[in-house]
Amino acid sequence: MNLNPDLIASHNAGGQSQHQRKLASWTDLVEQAETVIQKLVDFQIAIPSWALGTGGTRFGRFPGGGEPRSLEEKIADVGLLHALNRASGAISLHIPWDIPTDPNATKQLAASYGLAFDAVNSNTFQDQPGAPQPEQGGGPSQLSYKFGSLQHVDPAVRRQAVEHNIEVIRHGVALGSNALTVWLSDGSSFPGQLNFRKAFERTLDSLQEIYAALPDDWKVFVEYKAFEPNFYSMTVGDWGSSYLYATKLGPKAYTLVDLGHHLPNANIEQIVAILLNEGKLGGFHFNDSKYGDDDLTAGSIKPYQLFLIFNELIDGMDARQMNHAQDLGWMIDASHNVKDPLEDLLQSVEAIQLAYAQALLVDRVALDEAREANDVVRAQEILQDAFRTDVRPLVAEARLRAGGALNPLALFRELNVRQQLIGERGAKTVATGL
Ligand code: LRH
Ligand code: MN
Repeated sequence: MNLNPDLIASHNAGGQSQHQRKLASWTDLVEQAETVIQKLVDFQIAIPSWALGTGGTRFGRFPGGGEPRSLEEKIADVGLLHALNRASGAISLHIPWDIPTDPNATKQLAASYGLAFDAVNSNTFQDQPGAPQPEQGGGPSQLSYKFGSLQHVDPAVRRQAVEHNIEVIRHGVALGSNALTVWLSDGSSFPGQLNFRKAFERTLDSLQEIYAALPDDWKVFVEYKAFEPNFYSMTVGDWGSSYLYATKLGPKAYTLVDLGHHLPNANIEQIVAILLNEGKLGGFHFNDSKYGDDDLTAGSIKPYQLFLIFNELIDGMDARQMNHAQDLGWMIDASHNVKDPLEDLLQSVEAIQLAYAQALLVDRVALDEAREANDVVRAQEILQDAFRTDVRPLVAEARLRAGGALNPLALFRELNVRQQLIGERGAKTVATGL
């Protein structure tokens, strides 16, 4: 939906005085505030094309209405988010859920909303609709991924999966993307089912064929995941195996950290610090979770963990003189059940910006002194002081300077966007994806 800038301007005019009052609390820290605000303006978070509908859970789905029916409508929805918060300037496509049949038109449409294309995602965890199944005497055209894809015992299935990934790269090149994300549901459900060593070697061989097809300026992100219901093992099951694949593949291969893909109580901020220190951290799928891969709103369950992750990111990226906005893949990966997908994504972007802004406030010189002095209390106080600082006025100011809304969620509701989308698209539309 094209948002008339006047609507944002009148919303901001209404909130200006309250905003200035809140911002006033930062007047004696102007220099630091300006640094944080500028970094926030530059910091763009990619929105997943597969999280614009109400995917529900495996037990039930409760559609909210007005869901995008096409890639074009998905781009319009991400364009709306970006118009509201000026921090969602990219869309990450999942293929074949969102095949850009006319890439030039798709690229122009996205550009008209100020959107770029972030990493493209392959999908060898589902058999493609209409693909004849081998059991049903299906033709050679489509082989099933029932027993995996890049790890499969049948070289023909591995071949098909490699071809799919190369096709996804082709779509990405046409859209101006420069990264491929590979997440595999490959693994096993029962002890004895899989030869772990062969599965690893076959997956590596297949990834090497995909790696060889990458354009020079591209990256491949190997996304790991510890478990899914019904799984006994996953072939890319943790950061260690992802790091192994990325290291064996070469300099264009990196690990991708999806916050929901860890065993309970994993210390994700430590994993991030180590992968960054090795120069093998490629990017993130931000979300939050209480138990499994819940794909909930970022920062909604463990906001301190999100802050600690950004604290390690800033420490590690600055140590490598990396550009915060450009040098890692910042993407959300979520699915929705009881919330409006667009409201949920607005909340996730805000939570990520807040964690980043708070982590930028950490006095790293004092923290290092405290650590070198084993002053545990002082070190903890320095971190918690930053985490307990209300940076919302800085995030709002960054939005304001970038032409966005002071309060995107409030404006989304004031404008009754969901009702407008239901009016345009209907109450029963179903978006492809999760
Ligand atoms: C797997 C995952 C992966 C995507 C999928 C939609 O759980 O996180 O990133 O391919 O979700
Ligand atoms: Mn993910």
